[in-house]
Amino acid sequence: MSDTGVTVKKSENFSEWYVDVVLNAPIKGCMIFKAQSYAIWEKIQEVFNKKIKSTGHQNVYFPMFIPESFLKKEVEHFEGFVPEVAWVTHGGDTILEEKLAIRPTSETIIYSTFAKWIRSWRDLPIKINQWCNIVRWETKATKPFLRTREFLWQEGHTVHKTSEEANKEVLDILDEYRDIMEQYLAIPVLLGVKTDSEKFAGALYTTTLEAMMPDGKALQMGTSHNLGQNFAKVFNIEYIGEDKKSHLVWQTSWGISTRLIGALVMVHGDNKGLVIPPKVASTKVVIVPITYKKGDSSAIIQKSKEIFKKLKKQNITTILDDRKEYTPGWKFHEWELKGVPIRIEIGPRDLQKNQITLARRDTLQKSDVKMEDTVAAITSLLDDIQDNLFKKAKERLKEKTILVDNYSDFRDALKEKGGFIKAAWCGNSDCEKRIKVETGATIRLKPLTKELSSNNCICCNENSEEIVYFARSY
Ligand code: 87F
Repeated sequence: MSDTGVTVKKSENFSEWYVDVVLNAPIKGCMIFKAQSYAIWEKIQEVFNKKIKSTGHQNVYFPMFIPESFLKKEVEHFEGFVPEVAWVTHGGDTILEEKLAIRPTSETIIYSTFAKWIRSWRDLPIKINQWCNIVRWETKATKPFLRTREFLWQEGHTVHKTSEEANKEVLDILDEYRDIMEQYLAIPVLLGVKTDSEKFAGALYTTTLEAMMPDGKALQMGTSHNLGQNFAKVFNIEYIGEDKKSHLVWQTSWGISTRLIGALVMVHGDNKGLVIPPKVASTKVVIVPITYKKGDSSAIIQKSKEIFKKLKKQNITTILDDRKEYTPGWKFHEWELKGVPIRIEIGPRDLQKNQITLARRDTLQKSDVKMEDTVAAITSLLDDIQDNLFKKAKERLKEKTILVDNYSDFRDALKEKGGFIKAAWCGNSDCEKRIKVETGATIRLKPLTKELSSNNCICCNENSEEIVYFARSY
């Protein structure tokens, strides 16, 4: 993330503010994850691995090169994606007999392998996951974390005997994703099902988690697909059942990516830089000794070290910033930019009163705490910051969600502040398309539990069964 500071106000130029905060552009469409952002990814991995392993999933690794013939098996599903595939055509100077795709997703290579692994009902279910990099040759504008030509993700792939089991898997994973996004990243999400035109072409149906960004655009945070038997048919994935007969399997796939880090920056960041929710912050506390005047500095440093040790003992990751070459003010600025949740200041006045000063990153408020209460105060403040970030984000989501009952209000709402616009829709893809062409908004999701409405479709005025969520999106 940026070393130079934030020069633009978040509320004045959101897009430039974002680039300022994450600034990072070695080659077009790719990015470096420096220690701090990579640590957030590691935290997401840690949390998600724990969840899926406890429900019987196992991590695996498949090759990143996929023979062209594998992708071609699947023409229907991949047609629309072909322009985004990057190819390896040469080994040294020699032209390859068959060119190799750099994985844009791993369905084809994994599912041709499943066909060999699976023989009988005893081999099922299979529940695997891989953490890897993905390459998609974006032609649209790229943006750090949100749309890059190479990114990191996890992709889960499961195989089941029954449709019910696959259904359950899709929703269980959706729920685990929600937990990570809301309880760890402190980003509220809406859960729902994609319309037929927005779903993954290879899927029976696609479920999604969508968040709202401060500029009024929605961001897809993750997806979980029920693939039905679509891939089983193409890749001949069959098992002999207890009935001795051959059956096609039922499958799911699901993914979240380093895009989540971009969402975190956008949702919580402010004019001073990043604000990292405590539960995903690699450094939770920074101690800055205030030692302007010579003389009282050694006692302050000693006290700072004492506190550092205390926090370390409690497994609260802390940095003691006792660098002599920078002023306290400079350090404050730097740690604020990096988003460390709590700063402890210890100056002569604090020492004298046997206290420390705590500065919380989310509200920038300061408070005095008695020296002996340090650990308890920090522990509860970390919880409080986590809760407060989520609460504020929920309030902003609410502010940016409105219900309209006609097309003119729909357009006005989009123009004024964007956000999620709830409206009745007849279910016809012609209306969906027309709205997209005329306003740039797509249906982000149909709520998991139908929200009934007595209104008619905002586009064609025909009967409508349900309310759906529209938005412009990243
Ligand atoms: C780009 C190029 C080639 C998305 C692509 O969502 C293929 C694809 O299949 C492609 N972009 N997709 C859909 C990915 C589906 C699915 N895969 C597993 C996920 C989650 C993880």
